[in-house]
Amino acid sequence: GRKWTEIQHLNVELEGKTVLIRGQAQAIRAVGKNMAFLVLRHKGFTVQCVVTATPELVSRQMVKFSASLSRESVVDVEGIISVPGIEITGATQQVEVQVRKFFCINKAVPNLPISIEDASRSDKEIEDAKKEGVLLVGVNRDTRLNYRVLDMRTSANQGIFRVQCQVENIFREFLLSQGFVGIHTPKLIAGSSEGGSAVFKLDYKGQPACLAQSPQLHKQMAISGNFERVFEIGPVFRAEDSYTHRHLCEFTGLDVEMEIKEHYFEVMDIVDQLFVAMFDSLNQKCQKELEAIGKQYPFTPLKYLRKTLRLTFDEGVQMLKEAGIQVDPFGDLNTEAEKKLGQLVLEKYDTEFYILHRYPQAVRPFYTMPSYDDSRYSNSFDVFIRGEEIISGAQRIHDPEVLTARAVECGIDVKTISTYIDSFRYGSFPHGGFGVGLERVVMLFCGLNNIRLTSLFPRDPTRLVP
Ligand code: ATP
Ligand code: AMO
Repeated sequence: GRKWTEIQHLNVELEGKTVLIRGQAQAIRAVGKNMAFLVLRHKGFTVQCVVTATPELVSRQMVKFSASLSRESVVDVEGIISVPGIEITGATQQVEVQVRKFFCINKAVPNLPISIEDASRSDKEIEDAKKEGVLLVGVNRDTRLNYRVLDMRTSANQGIFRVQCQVENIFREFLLSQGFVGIHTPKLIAGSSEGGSAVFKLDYKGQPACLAQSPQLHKQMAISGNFERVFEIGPVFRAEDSYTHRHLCEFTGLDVEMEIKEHYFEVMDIVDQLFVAMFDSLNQKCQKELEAIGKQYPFTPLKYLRKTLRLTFDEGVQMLKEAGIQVDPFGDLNTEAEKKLGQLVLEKYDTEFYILHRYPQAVRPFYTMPSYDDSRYSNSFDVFIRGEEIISGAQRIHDPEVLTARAVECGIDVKTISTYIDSFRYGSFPHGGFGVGLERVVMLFCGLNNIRLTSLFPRDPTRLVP
């Protein structure tokens, strides 16, 4: 085969050499009839290519053809590397390619619904452009999601989904290093696993069935099956009714379940170590990606402590009270109160990542272990980034009779979960675990304001395509 050079490897050391490159035409500009500039992009790197009509070498026709190319078309260019005397602002590489041969490999449609350049602009740039009456193409969120393939090409999106991959990677690596076993549980199940109404119902060959709202019941059953410590990375389905900035109808759950010896704090210890390792790793290994995200969506680096702050729910309620906000000490915190508490915690403890534990039992799912000293509370916790929930977790009830009673109290059809309840009749270890929303972690670590930004193909109450 021919010798190809990657755009990212084009540098001054190649001056005078002939190279063959492939990329997508990001910008095209004709200067008179004898010259055209093309910026080619590949893997996020860009280089300026100059097509100059030159007797015997480059025809005027070729200049015309290259200047008339549609944006995002895929082209191969053979040319000579030159070093201009001035800084090149519109490309990442500081050399130019003097084009000798030019082939269009695949033509994009002429009027793209999204301009990658415009879709890369920050909110401020978009606002400024609007004030000046500049027409931008494809900056509206729905347009971007409708043409997600084009939208994905922006540097920020390239960054976001690489960060997401790293979050998943660290989750797996860290847990494997701590003796956890990766499992996969069914997504077609007989009933709701969390209680509540947010389930997608379907017909399973004549039997009523649901898409799993969480791997909750089966990850606990894996503990009953002696796996001791398990994790799962998989899809979670919630038939959410309302359209919010942080709820999807399908998201990726990072789930953990483990035996505990004495205290649900053993589960919180894993959360603590896992997330400090994760944030450290993101800051070290994803610098370029975070920079690209921050350029379009400016954010401050997440503040977190070496040892994660732990507050009880009551302490949280107290802090809110002192700030003049009354909340029900045995109810759940609403989104606003959570956000406010996040601010108060930041001011007082200088961290944007913390654990709130010992929630009121009444607001937790049926399988949650009540506190031994006061059954109005529970051995449970939520974890927050920048005042928004990313994790729920708890110790679980491992006594089948107590579990049945709780399920009945919570209005759950016990028939649909009888195999789960039975799994605790054969000798069961005390255990606990937690569930993390992957898209929320990425959204909040990067200070983004909408979960649709961190889902490759988001599913929300109104969107089922692409
Ligand atoms: P989870 O579903 O894991 O519990 P969550 O962030 O939805 O995560 P909840 O405890 O259900 O947490 O809800 C916290 C608050 O978020 C609620 O009090 C409510 O204000 C709001 N909320 C929850 N679900 C929805 C929803 N589907 N639509 C709008 N608001 C919601
Ligand atoms: P919970 O219902 O709190 O707990 O879910 C766990 C985490 O999943 C994320 N999450 C969501 N992300 C996007 N869109 C949604 N609609 C959505 N709903 C939840 C949040 C949340 O913290 N079985 C328990 C976990 C456990 O106790 O192990 C559970 O499902 O980040």
